[in-house]
Amino acid sequence: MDKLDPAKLYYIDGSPFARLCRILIDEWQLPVQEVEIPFPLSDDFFKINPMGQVPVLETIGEMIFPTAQIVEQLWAMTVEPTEPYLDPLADRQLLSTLIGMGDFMVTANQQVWAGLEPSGEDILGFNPGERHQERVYRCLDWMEARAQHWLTGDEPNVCDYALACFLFWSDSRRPIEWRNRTKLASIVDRLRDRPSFMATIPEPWSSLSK
Ligand SMILES: N[C@@H](CCC(=O)N[C@@H](CS)C(=O)NCC(=O)O)C(=O)O
Repeated sequence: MDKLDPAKLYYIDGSPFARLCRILIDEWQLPVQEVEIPFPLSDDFFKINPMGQVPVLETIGEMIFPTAQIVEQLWAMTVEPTEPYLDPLADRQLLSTLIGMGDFMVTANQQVWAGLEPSGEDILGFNPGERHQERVYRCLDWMEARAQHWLTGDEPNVCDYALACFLFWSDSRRPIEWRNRTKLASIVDRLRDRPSFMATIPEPWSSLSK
């Protein structure tokens, strides 16, 4: 990458993790070029990210992933990154939990889309897909119970955006029941019409746009 090249964010259209990064780029007005790549990712992508996943942020001499690390880097690229963008304890735990919840959501859906069924004796004691789904609901309950402490600033923060990205992704792929968590629902509804969200609505679901 040439020194004058802008940073690049590699993404796939449907990814809620990448959408979070794209929303931050828009909200924070960052000079980052967004590069859409096709799904499924080619095997060559493992040379860029050994986890074979997007998003990846390319900056001078660095390939940055996963999402939490990209969020840190994007914040460092803002004009005045003086204030911590997240409370060091509560918000970071929340962001980690949100990203973990997103991983469980995606993995549970992929298990269904791949048509996986048990193929032998259960020596684990639970169905991983069902357990992932349970984790998602438990994470939502846990967040709803703390929503009066978190996710409530005048201006949205990274955790608000992340919550909305994952729940909108669920709605557009394999909807789950989340609207009954009313505090979370009010946060998500507040964000729906923001230009950064309107500009990053994924294409309708198809088997090639997970
Ligand atoms: N924990 C990862 C999750 C990223 C992720 O799951 N990316 C998905 C898209 S939503 C992906 O690249 N999937 C491509 C594949 O699995 O081949 C992060 O925080 O970046």
